[in-house]
Amino acid sequence: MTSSGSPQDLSILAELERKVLWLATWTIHHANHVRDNADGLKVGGHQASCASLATIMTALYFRTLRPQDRVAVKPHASPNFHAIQYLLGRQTRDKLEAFRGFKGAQSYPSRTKDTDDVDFSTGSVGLGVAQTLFSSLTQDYVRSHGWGLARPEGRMIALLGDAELDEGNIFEAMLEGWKQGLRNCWWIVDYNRQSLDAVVREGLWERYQNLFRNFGWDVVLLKYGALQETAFAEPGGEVLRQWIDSCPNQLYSALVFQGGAAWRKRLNDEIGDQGPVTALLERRSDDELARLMNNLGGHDLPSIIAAFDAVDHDRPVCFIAYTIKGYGLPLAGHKDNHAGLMTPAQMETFRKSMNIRPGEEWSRFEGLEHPAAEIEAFLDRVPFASAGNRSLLAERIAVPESLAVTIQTQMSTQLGFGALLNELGRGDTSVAARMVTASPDVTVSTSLGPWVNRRGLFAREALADTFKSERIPSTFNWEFSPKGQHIELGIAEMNLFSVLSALGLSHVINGERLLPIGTLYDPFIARGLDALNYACYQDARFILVATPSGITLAPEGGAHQSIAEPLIGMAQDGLAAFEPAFVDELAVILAFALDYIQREGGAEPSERNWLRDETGGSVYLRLSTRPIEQIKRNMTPALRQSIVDGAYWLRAPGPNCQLVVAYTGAVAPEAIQAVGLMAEDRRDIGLLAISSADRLNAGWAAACRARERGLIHARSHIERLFAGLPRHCGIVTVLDGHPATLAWLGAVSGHCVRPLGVEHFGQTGSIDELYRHYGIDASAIIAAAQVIAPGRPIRYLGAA
Ligand SMILES: Cc1ncc(C[n+]2csc(CCOP(=O)(O)OP(=O)(O)O)c2C)c(N)n1
Ligand SMILES: [Mg+2]
Repeated sequence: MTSSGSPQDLSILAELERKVLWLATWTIHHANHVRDNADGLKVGGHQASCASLATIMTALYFRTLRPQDRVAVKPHASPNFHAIQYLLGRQTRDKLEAFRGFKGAQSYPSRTKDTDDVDFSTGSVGLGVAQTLFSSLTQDYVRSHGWGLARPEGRMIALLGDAELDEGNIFEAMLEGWKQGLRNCWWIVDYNRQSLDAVVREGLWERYQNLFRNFGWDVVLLKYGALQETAFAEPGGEVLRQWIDSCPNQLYSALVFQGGAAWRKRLNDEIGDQGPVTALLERRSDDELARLMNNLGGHDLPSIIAAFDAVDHDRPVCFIAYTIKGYGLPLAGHKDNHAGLMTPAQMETFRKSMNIRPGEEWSRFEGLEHPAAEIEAFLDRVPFASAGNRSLLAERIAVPESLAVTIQTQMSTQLGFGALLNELGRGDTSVAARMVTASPDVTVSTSLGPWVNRRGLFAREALADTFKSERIPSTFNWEFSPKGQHIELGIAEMNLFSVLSALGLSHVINGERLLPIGTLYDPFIARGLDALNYACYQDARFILVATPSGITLAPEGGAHQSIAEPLIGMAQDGLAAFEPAFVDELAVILAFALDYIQREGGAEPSERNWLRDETGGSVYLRLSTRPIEQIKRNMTPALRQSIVDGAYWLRAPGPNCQLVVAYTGAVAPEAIQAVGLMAEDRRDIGLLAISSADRLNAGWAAACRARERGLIHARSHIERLFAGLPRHCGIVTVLDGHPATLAWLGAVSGHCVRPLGVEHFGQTGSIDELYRHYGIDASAIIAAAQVIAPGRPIRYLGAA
């Protein structure tokens, strides 16, 4: 690039700013008024929000960013992003013309759906912002472990709306960032003082400034543009500055909307002094006065560039940039402008003012004063676009088919998880080297302790465990170092999901693969659910281990009992959910998971289970603290496959089967006991162990679709398992979770199902007491069987 901020470059940037604004507003206009819009639905506006950020994004993308920098763009500024990529030759006209349409450019930038180099998806406000913070932490993690050092360090940048700062997850992230020594992170606040419905409170910038400074950030205020600074230096200018500083947000917005004459009247009424101030105002036409009052820092290219250029350190920086929502458009400043759309007549006037000929609306260089060749040459020099494809690739780490673990006679899946990680931690495998664990203050209580003892905690700067150096006995060695492999988080579960989202994208962002495993208590998934959904939406890859779960944690208390999570596991796209009962199953599932999270192949479903396993995804393991008697058996390849596919017969049904008991997870002993007690009174009972209701259900749905498309021989795993069942046999399902999780089994081959599970919660007690109370004990299973599979009275009914 030629000299920084040379007048020549600045004037090209100014033209590009207008071009970005034009293309973004035109894209939205086209989707609403030009393209066939048969549904009659308004194709979301956001012209005003785009205008607000057009100057900053122009400065950022065409000048400041380097290829290694990564950006989360305010969701409703998506059209700006697509316009910039279009100008850089990285977005197609077809996609822009189909904005918000089927397979068109996305309404909110999407890593997976857009094709124009989106770093981080956004949409649910606040989450993209936190993503940048944790991505910076991830970059530090990767580099501290000696990986990716050949690549330059990048900045993680969020462009956020001012109202976006209402989202609590941002502050949770900031606190964590402070604890972790955050670096290389910029947040640029589009301080237009408007949200969706309203004009924001007065003086918020000051609150933000104090907050950010408290958390160790530098704060840069971009308040006045160059025109304003010049005016302030004139006689009477100081009075004007004071007036601007004390003008309420609502009034400023209203005057912006009304324009030059309204400004003049108001300013004359309030500060007109028949002296220097009046002269200052009179030296300017109405248009010039409006331009002066609209010339806030966030719309002044030289100020923005200077502010970005001035950062010569890696401390986190918050830029608070004063802007005008709808800047340069007739929507400017109006409090209702969030979803406002310019009318065709307004667009026509705007087109003319941009010197764009009809029919040339999409032409990249139409209406610009600089010759196209000059702009093309400038665009060719843009540093951000100089390195080609910015989406990186990382090799897959080979995962052994089976993981070592010593299984005790009685063991819980949670303990099994701890033992498996302990074994992995002991070894010297590349899998273990790439694993990184994280937990929101429940590291020890989710059984990660032994792993952490072996692998240490991560911090950029080493910190000894004082208890150890003071020789105070403790089970845990809590030493922090740059080579540590566990990220200890504060309690905020949102941050767990955000860090998993960042660690789980390291292969594409840093070109270095990590195998992230996060642990938390199962009910608190709900606390971070939107962040989990967001992580899955942008295809981050991780393993989530949730334990303890359900009412099985018994004495721990009602507020910790989870009911809905198995359904979340089924319904969450991009997340394969498992709930094993036995530790050998868990070992199989964990080995599968470590491989599955690395897959990114084609989407062809396998004829074995009709699941699209080659596309991979993230994994959720719902575990329990209940010690149960383990089964001594050989793990055969067939059993291994069935566990991964979602179910196997623990006791195969006979040819005249009257009853199937299908269970998931920690209630295995109750199901086994009930089947034992009923064996004399019902013929050929089958006992189905379900390791993944989610995968079983997904495979069934996919096989149904395949048959509907004509692949009449398609059979899913559950259909094969049920193939020999007589039609009249009844199925009792049971799990420590919502009964709907397994109720669908009846629809597979038309069997009658009585689904048992937990619908209410909140009691403490022993496991026996609670299972009885909520009706998931052996007696409840037998009572359900008696009704659903009628026959002679089951003699042990009531005795279990
Ligand atoms: C979690 C979440 N809640 C609500 C919304 C709907 N929404 C989109 S933008 C917005 C207000 C945005 O205001 P601000 O952040 O100030 O943006 P700008 O003024 O730049 O448009 C809201 C409520 C959302 N996208 N995400
Ligand atoms: Mg706003």
